[in-house]
Amino acid sequence: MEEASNRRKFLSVSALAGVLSACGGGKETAVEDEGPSRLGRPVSAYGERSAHVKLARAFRDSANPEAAASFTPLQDLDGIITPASLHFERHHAGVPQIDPEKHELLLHGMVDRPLMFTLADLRRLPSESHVYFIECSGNSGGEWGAKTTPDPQRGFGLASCSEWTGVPLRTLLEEAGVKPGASWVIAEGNDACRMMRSIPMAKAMDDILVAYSQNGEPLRPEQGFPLRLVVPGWEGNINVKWLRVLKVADQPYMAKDETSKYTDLMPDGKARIFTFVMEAKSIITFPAGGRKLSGPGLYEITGLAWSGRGRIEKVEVSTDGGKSWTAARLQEPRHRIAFTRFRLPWRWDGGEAMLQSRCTDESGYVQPSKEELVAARGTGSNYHFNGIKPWKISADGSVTNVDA
Ligand SMILES: Nc1nc2c(c(=O)[nH]1)N[C@H]1C(S)=C(S)[C@@H](COP(=O)(O)O)O[C@H]1N2
Ligand SMILES: [Mo]
Repeated sequence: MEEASNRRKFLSVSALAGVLSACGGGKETAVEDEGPSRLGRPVSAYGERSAHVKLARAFRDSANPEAAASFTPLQDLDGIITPASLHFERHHAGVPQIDPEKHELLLHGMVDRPLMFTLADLRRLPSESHVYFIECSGNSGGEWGAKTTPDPQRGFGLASCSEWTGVPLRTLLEEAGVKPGASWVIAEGNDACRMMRSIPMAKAMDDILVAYSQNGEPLRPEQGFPLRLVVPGWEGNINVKWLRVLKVADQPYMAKDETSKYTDLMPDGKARIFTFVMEAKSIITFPAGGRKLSGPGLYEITGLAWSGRGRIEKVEVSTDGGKSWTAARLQEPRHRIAFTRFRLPWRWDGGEAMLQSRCTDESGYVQPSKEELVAARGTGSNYHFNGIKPWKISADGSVTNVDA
């Protein structure tokens, strides 16, 4: 005992003096909020977050948890990158467990040379890394109707942003040699629903990645390990995960998820289909639904803006229900087709306020109001809601989800 406590004393003194080298603290490794008075934990093979940090994806209990979604806690994240462990999930048939050594990607159909790629075959090809958001087109679908989603996470958390690394799809198509007359590429996943989507050849030859990596490490199983398509700016569904087949064709496949689903019923009874692009959208993530301001004074209004058509050029914020607007500061660098963080200092006077943001992208497109959106599309849509999002601040500081 005596010796142990002397030893502890010695260790704490030398730690304070800053002379502790890697001399081995023996058993003195478990620490609980004791600061520098004891040795901390040793090195580890794979990092864990602090036990005090509880950020989590949200999801509802479901009778079919394999065909469900989980939501990114947008209100609790900083900057623009979503940690892979908090990237939203949308699975139609659960997460398949795939051995990367056995996984192969077949490229066939209207090509001169059908090709089969192992992971190693793909990784030796010229690759690119880009920061892109992925957003389910069903994200914020609740906003079409009555407000039922209380906070940014559950209302808008089917959107996340990562740095993706992979081989341009164009490179694979060029290696295989696309035959004249080919105009579509059909992508198929290796999950139980065999998710299939048709992609126009112009997009396939443009910026699509066959991605194997997310934020610097191999994809998570939930995001499509070992391979997924990243189709920049297009609705989440077309970013086929667990990618196993690419078939070059001269027409779309008219798969379930591009006909009966992911289509929008218009007021005239016709449906919009192949609604690929995710139009510009922004939301304030603080102060937002679910928060309570502690009292009048200085706050920072902050949030995220993104557009499937390119860079975000401007985000304006209103604190008076849209009567006046002020340009927010945009975090640099601004990547195209990525989350863009905006910030604006704000002094709350303690009265009622209505906060909302409106973004403009590099194509000149301005995020519409909900009224403008409904005037154009009616209320029969489930997908592609990108209207301006108001949050109401009450005099007691509570923040709630409301219509303007
Ligand atoms: N193979 C396959 N790919 C898929 C899906 C799926 O269920 N199976 N879900 C799609 C949908 S609807 C969306 S919104 C995105 C979600 O990607 P994430 O789970 O990585 O966020 O993946 C798409 N790709
Ligand atoms: Mo989706």
